[in-house]
Amino acid sequence: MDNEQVAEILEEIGTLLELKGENPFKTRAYQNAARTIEGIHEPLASLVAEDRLTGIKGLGDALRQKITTLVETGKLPYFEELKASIPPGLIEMTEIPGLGPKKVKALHDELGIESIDALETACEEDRVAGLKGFGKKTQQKIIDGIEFRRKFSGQHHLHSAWITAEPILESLRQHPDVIRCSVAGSLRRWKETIGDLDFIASSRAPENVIDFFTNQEGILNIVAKGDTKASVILEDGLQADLRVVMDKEYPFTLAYFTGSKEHNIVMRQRAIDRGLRLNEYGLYKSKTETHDSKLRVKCTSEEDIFRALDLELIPPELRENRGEFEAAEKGELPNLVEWTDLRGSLHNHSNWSDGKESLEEVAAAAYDLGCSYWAITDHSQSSFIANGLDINRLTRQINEIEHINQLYQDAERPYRVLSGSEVDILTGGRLDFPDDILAQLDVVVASIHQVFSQSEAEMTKRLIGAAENRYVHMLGHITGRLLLQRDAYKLNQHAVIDACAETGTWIELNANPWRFDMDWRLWQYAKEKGVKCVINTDSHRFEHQQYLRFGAQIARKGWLTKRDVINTLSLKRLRTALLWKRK
Ligand code: DGT
Ligand code: CA
Ligand code: CA
Ligand code: ZN
Repeated sequence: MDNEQVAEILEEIGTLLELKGENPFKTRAYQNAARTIEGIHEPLASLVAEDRLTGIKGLGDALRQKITTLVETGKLPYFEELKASIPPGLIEMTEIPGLGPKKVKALHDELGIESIDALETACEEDRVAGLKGFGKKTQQKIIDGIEFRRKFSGQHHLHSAWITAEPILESLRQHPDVIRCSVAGSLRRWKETIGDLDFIASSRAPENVIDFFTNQEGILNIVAKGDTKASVILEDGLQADLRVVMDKEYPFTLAYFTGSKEHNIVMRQRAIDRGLRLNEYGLYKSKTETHDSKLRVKCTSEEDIFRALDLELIPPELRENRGEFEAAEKGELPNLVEWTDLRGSLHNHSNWSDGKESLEEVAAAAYDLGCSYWAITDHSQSSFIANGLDINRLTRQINEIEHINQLYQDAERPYRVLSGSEVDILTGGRLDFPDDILAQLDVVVASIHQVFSQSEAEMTKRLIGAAENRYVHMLGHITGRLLLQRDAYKLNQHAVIDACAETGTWIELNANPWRFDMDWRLWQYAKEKGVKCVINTDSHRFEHQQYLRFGAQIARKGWLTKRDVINTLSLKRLRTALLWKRK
């Protein structure tokens, strides 16, 4: 356990003791100890190992013992017991702006409130204002605080985070005092959801850059502002952090704040193993923690840092400690797919089902985007909420698509609209259209859209049943999850992947940012099994066509190369590939 984590736990113990109404001296001792530890630059682990905790002022015997236990075992029974003795709702309540442990204790003692929901009700019923030490104003502040927490806590979808981040990055780039800048954190790693935005810049005049950042438009409030770092809350609820460093430090700071934490831990250990020290300011020729610039190993880019630790440059998407070190050591990192490798999307909708635009409009937009093909896969008859097509309408649509293709016969480059269906997988794994209808379509995507509540075994069987149909090219959004909104249905994804491997069925990477389904963590397994990926926009309107870029990024995060992705094929080769399973 590192210093920061130990400090955090001591701080929390202080809060818990206050919630219990323990004597203030005891409470304060923990909070002070947390401060002290934050100020120590040496790792606690070495202080403990060399029995040097005694030399630190303000740490009594009891505290020293607890710190030792934490550092050595990563756990502290005293803390676990303390935590278990207090309703979790009370701890949560202390996170509401303006509510400290003392006030939370009073609310609990006087009104029996044990959760944020109960607190909100009590405020709305005007029962809080009457308490000693509260009043109308405090009551209103609590209501606002709860509202704020609800609106501004938690995670954000990847694409909305990028939409917010890009103009900020651009304006930093143009600032005369900025030498280099980048996003970092989960955004640079293209995680499917984002906690907060991180920006890193290098400059000779950091305070100017910080001033510029905290004065930009669209800021709701400034959480923290120092000479070299700042945190702000933006109007859409996202928090954005900026760090400004000297240009010599920039690659190290960028690498550190790109994370992930799990990746960083391995990097730091690799440095130690080579008699070096790595932190957010540099890589140092030192056996102890230091910031001494005279000891810094010269690295002008992240690539230099990786090389100093005997590694190939690891792309940010792969920095999750999921095998990237082994691969980078051997020089076997995959050559990741680029979004410009994609030639079209094989799962898209039109206004024949629940899409917005007509066939002609969809076809033209995809052509203008530079695609070589674009499949129309509207919903099938059982999806009546989505205006699914019955066999008659589907037959008419196939004809209409043929007409549209004639318009593109003399186009400047080969281009084809492919007929298709996103056919519902019914319970038991049956499909919503008979085989002779599916056989007439260029592209068949099979997806589940209703009856999500079956057991894991039933859901798995349904998807495997669909994969076993020789006319089904791919399974669509296999888990049905909606990020930050709805969990995946119960499913054995490995079993489904295995079935796809056996039957030659492809799996979709649905590029809609609410889905990103199948999850990036499973693509390495699918790839090992030889299952191909199809990156689909699942577009229902023009704007969704840009999801291709996000889909490609998530595929990169799943270690996929151009060869692993079907829709990097040329039109001619794709049409051959679409016949593989049918033969
Ligand atoms: P997020 O914001 O929750 O989506 O995820 P991240 O990865 O952007 O996390 P964030 O913003 O808290 O911190 C950015 C990076 O800074 C993180 O990926 C790794 C690094 N970092 C932050 N705290 C620690 C730490 O305590 N130890 C280590 N080794 N790295 C840290
Ligand atoms: Ca972040
Ligand atoms: Ca952050
Ligand atoms: Zn669908």
